[in-house]
Amino acid sequence: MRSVDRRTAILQMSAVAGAVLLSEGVRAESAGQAQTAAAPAAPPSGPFTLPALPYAYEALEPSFDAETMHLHHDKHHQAYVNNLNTAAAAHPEIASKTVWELVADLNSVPEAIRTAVRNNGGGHANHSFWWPTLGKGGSAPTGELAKAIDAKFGTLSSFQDKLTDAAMHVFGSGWAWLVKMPDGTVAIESTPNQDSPLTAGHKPILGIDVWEHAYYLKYQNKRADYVKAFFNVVNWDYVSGQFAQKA
Ligand code: MN3
Repeated sequence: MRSVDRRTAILQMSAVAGAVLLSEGVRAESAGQAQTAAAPAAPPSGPFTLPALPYAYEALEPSFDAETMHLHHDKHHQAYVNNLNTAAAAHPEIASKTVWELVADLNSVPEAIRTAVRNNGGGHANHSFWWPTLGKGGSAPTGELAKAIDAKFGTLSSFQDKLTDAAMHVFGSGWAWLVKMPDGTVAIESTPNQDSPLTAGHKPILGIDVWEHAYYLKYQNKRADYVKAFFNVVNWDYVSGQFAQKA
């Protein structure tokens, strides 16, 4: 190597070393933050948290098996919570809102995390809504909800047929819903992916999760059998109470 080349090389090396030292210094100054950013991906534990199931994992047997409930709640729902918290770490201003407020007003969410909040905030909202609507079953809608269902569908059985039809026609992953419209009437609709009816201003009253993670373990490809079993585990007392609430 010619000496001039060697000197150039040494200069370049010390420039690189200087840059490394400089960046180490910058990292040391903003210690906590830089270390958090560099740490391997343990998701933040908040501000959003996984709600506990309001019953035992095996409570919905044999319609919904305990193993599916474990996977669905502990893994799938937890993943939506984790991903939402990762989005909130990037934009902490969303932490002051509830997940319901976030999905009801996606346009207020920073654009950089809007899709993440739509998908994962939606997943967190939909599942948090869903767990308490399930239970021992065997009951029927009461009060205002019973009247609203009869007014719209004629009979409970006719309503169940129409909700089943909506659930069977969701292409791919999504939900079928009974919603309360702003005028107080009920309607059936479906949403793709984890979109929430709240985004359209419709209050979810009852939902059927038709993602395969909700049924594949027990029912394989037989979505119709899963949907039929769903009606055995609707907690109509809770659902009727939700409908009667003003908001
Ligand atoms: Mn699900």
